[in-house]
Amino acid sequence: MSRTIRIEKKILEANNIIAERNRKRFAEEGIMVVNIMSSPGSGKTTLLEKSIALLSDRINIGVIEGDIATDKDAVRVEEAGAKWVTQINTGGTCHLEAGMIEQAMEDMPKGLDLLIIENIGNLICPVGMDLGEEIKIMLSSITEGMDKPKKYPGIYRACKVLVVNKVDLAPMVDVDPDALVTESLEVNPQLKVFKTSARTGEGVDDWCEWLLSISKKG
Ligand SMILES: Nc1nc2c(ncn2[C@@H]2O[C@H](COP(=O)(O)OP(=O)(O)O)[C@@H](O)[C@H]2O)c(=O)[nH]1
Ligand SMILES: [Mg+2]
Repeated sequence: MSRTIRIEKKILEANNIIAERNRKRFAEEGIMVVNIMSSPGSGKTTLLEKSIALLSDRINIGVIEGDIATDKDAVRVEEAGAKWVTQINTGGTCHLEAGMIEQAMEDMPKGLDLLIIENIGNLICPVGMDLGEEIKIMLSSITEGMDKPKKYPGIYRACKVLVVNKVDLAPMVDVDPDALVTESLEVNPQLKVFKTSARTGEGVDDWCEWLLSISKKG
C-alpha cells in the first residue's frame, strides 16, 4: 500500500519538474496558457471553434489538443482559424502530462498570444497534473446534471474559471444554469463564471472578451 503511494508521488514530482520548465518557457515567450478540462462531450472543442473564429483576427491562438485517439479536434480548431495546432494522442492515458506538452511544443512558433490546451475528457485524472499552465478552466455542461460539483469537488476546486455550457438545452434537461452555478460556487466560491451556449453563441462574446483580456495583447 505505502509503495503505491510512493510511486504516485514520484510520478507527480517528475511531472512537476517538467511543468516548471514549461512555465519558464511560456513566461520567456510571453504566452498566456490555459488548460481546459471537462467530461467528454461537454462542448470544449465547439466552444474553442466559436472562440477562435471570433478572436483569430485579433490575437494569435495556438491549441494543443489532447485525445485518446484521432486528430478530429485538431482538424476542427485548425479550420476555425487557430494559428498553430498540435494533436496529442495518449493511446489510453486519461490525462495530459507536462512531458507531453513539452514534446508537443517542439515546433511551436514564436509570437503566439494565447495557448489553449484541451485536456482529455475526464473529471478526475487531469486535475492533479500540472502542465505549466497559468489558468485551469472547467467546462460543465448542464446536460451532466446538477450533482456534479458536489460529486467531483476536486476539479471545481482546482479551477479558477467555470464555463457552464449548453444553456440552450435548459428546458430539455430540467437543469437551471443559475442553480448549477450556485452549486458550483458552494464548492469553490472563488470561481469566475461564464454561462454559454456554444451552439447559439449566447454568452460567447463575454467569454471571448475575457480570453482577450488575459492574452498577451489583452
Ligand atoms: N445544444 C448544444 N450542443 C452543444 C453545445 N456545445 C457543444 N454541443 C454539442 O455537443 C457535442 C460535443 O461537443 P464537443 O465540442 O465535441 O465536446 P468535447 O468533447 O468537450 O470537445 C457536439 O455534438 C456539439 O455540437 C451547446 O452549447 N449547446
Ligand atoms: Mg473535444
